[in-house]
Amino acid sequence: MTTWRVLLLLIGAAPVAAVPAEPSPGTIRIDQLGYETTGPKHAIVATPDLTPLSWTLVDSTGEPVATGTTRPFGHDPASDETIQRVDFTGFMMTGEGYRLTIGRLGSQLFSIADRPFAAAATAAMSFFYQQRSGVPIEARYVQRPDLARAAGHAREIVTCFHGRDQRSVRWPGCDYRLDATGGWYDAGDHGKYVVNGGVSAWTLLDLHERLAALGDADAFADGRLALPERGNGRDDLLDEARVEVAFLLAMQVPQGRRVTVAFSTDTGAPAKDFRTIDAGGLVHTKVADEAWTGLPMAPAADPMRRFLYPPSTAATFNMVAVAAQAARIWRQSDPAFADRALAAARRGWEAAERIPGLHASSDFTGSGGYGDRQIADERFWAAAQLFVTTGEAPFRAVVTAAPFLRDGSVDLGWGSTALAGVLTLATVPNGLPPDLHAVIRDEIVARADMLLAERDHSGYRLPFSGAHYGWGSNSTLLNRAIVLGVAYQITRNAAYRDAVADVADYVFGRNALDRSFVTGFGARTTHQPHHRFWAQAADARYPAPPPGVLSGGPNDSARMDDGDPLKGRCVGQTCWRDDWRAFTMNEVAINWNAPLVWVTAFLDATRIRSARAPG
Ligand code: 9MR
Repeated sequence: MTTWRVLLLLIGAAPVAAVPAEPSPGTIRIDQLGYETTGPKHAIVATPDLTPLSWTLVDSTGEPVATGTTRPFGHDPASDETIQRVDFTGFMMTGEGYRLTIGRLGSQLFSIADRPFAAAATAAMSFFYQQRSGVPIEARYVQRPDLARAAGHAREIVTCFHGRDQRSVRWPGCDYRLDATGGWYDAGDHGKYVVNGGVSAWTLLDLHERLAALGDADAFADGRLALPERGNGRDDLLDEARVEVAFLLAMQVPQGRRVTVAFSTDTGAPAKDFRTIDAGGLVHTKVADEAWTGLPMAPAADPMRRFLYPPSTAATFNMVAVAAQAARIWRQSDPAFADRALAAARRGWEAAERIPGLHASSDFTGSGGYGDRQIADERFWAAAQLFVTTGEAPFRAVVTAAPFLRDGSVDLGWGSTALAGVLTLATVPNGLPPDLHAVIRDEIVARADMLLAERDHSGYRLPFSGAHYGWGSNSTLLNRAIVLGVAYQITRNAAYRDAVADVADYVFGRNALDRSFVTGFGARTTHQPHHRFWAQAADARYPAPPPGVLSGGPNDSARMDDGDPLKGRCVGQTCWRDDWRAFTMNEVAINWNAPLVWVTAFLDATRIRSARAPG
């Protein structure tokens, strides 16, 4: 990370655009995206004490339309605030320009609408199109003409990194090249990573696998998204996800190829124990620049050499899991693609089982590490996807022998993927015996109940009662919302859906900073994420971000960081700045926008439909 910092210091002479004017922060926090007409409506008020207060909801003409009294909560360690709560769920009149008031204090303006989340889900999907590598981003598919750009890394035909890493260890390279053109850029950088691409693609594909059960199979039917594939007769969510599935497949080492890899890649010591192995079937960890580029930087202007970085067991399991999932999803609509994906998954599985302890090195500069030494969860995830797709006994044996079906964990992320197996096993038809199937479903409901209990102890009604907010904290919350959403799918108990809405409310502004973390949605939104192309805040010649992009969110490691202006001045939920340099708090990433899509599309799919509406 030090290298990033150096680069960020070197830039800064370019013309800088003014940040748009916005209202000042207030102490009555609401979902700035708006509330559903028939959905839960909660606001949070930071107060000096716990005396109950009278609140009034006023409409756009200033008329009071509802009144009530706040409910004291107490001190909230995550924000270091004293909190009271407002519940105006009973108010169900659609409209714009509402404001919640307490005495002279007022919230930001908000709306009440039947489908507030629909537009956010569409915009959050557009993020993936605009992160595509290898193709031009065309003006007709994006929200503003200035978001169009030339194809980045249009012919990504790459060989293995050769040369010295940042600890001066020499890596020999390999004797082949792969065509790794395409896929999504990971984040604000131009790396394309298999670890992280995997969980991101799984999340979108998982949403697809649930939409029919949630009553909205056509949510992303052909033509719903603005994509070059529009009109091809296929689901647009699948068209977008396939971009990444294809990339994951392309990163697989061809049969019989030998590669020199390091088996000892401890983060604390130089890579050692180099051996030349038959690497056929393994998957390269990433393709990325050999050194960090500065910001701004259009992908097409990237001057760096790019390489494949060594294969790893974790990357291989990521590809296997998603390719196996893809094989069942495309089985009917594109059997040839399904066959290709399943064959790749099987080859990957065999290779990862043959070479179980090959870990990624974090010693290459120019890209993120995504190093993960605990890969039993990746193996379980891959086996679960293979089992659901094929029903074969060896995969079942791995799934049932692993501890993950019952381990109670509630977090899903790029380095902890067990839940991505559990959630699939619970709801996608498969050959587990009915009693075990029931155990898995009960287990998910039990995890969701734990999250509800956490919410009751969280000032901001979050399914997370801790005070420590880590890198990408918004995605941690959204991934917990996915567990709640699946519990709703299993039980149809509205309490779980309400808790999903609570997370959306937080992300769209009901938080201690009175800030929507999604660009373009909210009265006080995020304007300058850390991104090499959407870099207008750093250089006026570059575009501002499109709407629908999620900031990583509060990251309290800033408390300790000498270089950070927030050092010593923030707690958990307040450790965030809308600053393009703040890459630990305000970057964007595919594994963060994917659960934003999941949650907003879930809420839209499960909306209460009016009695008159067909279906
Ligand atoms: O999301 C990743 C986070 O969990 C890690 O703590 C952090 C530091 O290793 O890296 C994050 O991922 C970044 C990746 O390494 C490179 N592309 C940008 C990602 C988001 O910041």
